[in-house]
Amino acid sequence: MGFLQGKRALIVGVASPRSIAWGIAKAMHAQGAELAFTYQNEKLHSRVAKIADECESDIVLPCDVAHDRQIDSVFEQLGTRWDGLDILVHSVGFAPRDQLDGTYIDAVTREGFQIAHDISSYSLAALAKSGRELMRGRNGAILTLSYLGSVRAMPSYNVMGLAKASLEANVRYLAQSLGPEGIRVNAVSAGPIKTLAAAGIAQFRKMLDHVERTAPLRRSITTEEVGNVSAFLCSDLASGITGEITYVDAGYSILGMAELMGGDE
Ligand code: NAD
Ligand code: 0WE
Repeated sequence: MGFLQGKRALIVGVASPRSIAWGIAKAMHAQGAELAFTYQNEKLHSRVAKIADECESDIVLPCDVAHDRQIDSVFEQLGTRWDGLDILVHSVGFAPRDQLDGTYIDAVTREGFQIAHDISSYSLAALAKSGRELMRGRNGAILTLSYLGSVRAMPSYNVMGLAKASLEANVRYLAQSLGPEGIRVNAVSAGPIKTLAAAGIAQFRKMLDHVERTAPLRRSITTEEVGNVSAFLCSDLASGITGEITYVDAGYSILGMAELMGGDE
């Protein structure tokens, strides 16, 4: 029997079979969880429906996290199918394309800053607020995805780094707010993976190569690996963990002076 048997999970952030959210969904399904999915827009509807089908789920609801009405409607509709929700996965990040090129100071604009923080950080609180009633009193767990750019200045990640810093603080404040209701809130900080969100990022291949040469495990990570840790963090096996950022990055973030340690030459 899987360690998520009897749990019900809502997965927000599947866009393709490469999505980190898809790796999480598969891992949770393998551990016995029952799943529901959201899709950002009509263009993604059929793709997400197909992926949901592979996890024996027929709950596929629209949700652009920029709109409170759509968020509320997700939980209203979910409430007609399920009497409660155990797990909420937030695997959403976005900044306007022009924010992710060149240096931070050249790229950042008031509008780019606002959109990045709204979609990539506020949306976690918005989903938590709206999902709170369905999750109350059942050892619930909320999980989001971060990146090392939250705590290090990385090339081109720019305002997304600020938004991820905000997201990680959001995890701590939500953990504090929701802990008394039995809801835990955590993040996985994943190493770089070639998903849609990485497509078209200049130098992304170079970043992956750098990780593969220097990380302690001398490789990058997979969505399956992120999925397994996420499933654990959302299970009762992790009942003592909340407000935490767990790195799934082949060890990359522990390094200092990486280029002097061999590998990266
Ligand atoms: P992805 O493109 O597959 O997923 C991003 C998701 O965000 C998509 O499903 C997209 O529909 C959704 N999204 C964007 N704007 C939205 C909106 N307004 N409303 C609803 N959904 C919206 O890419 P991914 O790499 O799987 O990204 C998932 C998460 O993982 C993001 O938070 C990303 O920052 C994080 N992450 C990615 C990497 C990486 O290297 N790929 C590393 C660490 C963390
Ligand atoms: O968080 C991310 C992806 C963030 C992202 C990507 C895009 C591309 C398309 C946010 N918004 C957009 N907007 C778009 O229009 N990652 C951790 C993956 C990623 O993105 C980078 C990276 C890494 C790693 C961007 C620049 C530098 C490194």
